[in-house]
Amino acid sequence: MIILHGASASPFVRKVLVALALKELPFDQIQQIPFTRDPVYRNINPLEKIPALQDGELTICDSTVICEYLEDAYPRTALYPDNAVDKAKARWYEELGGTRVAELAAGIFFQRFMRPMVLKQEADEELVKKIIDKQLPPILDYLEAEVPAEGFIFGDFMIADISLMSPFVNAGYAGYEIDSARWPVFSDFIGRVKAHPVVNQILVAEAALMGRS
Ligand SMILES: N[C@@H](CCC(=O)N[C@@H](CS)C(=O)NCC(=O)O)C(=O)O
Repeated sequence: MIILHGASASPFVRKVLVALALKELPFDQIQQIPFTRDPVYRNINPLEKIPALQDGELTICDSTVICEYLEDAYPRTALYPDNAVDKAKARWYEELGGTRVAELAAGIFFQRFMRPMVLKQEADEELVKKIIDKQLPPILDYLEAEVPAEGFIFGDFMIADISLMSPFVNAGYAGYEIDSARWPVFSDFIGRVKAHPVVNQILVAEAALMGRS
């Protein structure tokens, strides 16, 4: 049985949850919370980050490594396109979603959600303003020109789609929504990814865990 370690509200865990669901793979999930310095989890992932995945004797970490493994081990329902050019693009979108986009979304989430709700501190609104007004716009300008006006990036719904959308769920918990007047194509794309039946089911379950249902 596959075991997924990681709290569902992580953008990286969410990506793996979508991959497992697309491939219809049964699994158990341990809602491992990050930043807890859990010595047991440190044996699973020495970087102490989530997600990690166990499949029989195999233990691996990092959402991209995990999704690539799932693709190789369980080819049914492709997560990546099969031609070299599209596969390279898919990996780039996954990288962008998991690095700069995730970092900026996490900045908003940390300030406006984690600080007030968990740490009982005030958000640094100056920092949030800098992310929203200065740091996100060039990325959103780029993505506005990259994603399709209809459907998904490679036709079928794939890991690139969920990778670019997932961080915005966390920013959404903190009240951030993409300005649909300024970035109509990307904003609609995010809406379509959220509405995909597999993603929607995962978001509904996650909202219940977050006390948002
Ligand atoms: N590149 C990693 C990033 C994973 C990551 O940063 N996870 C965050 C939670 S959303 C984490 O565990 N942070 C804890 C830490 O940095 O110590 C992936 O794709 O899985």
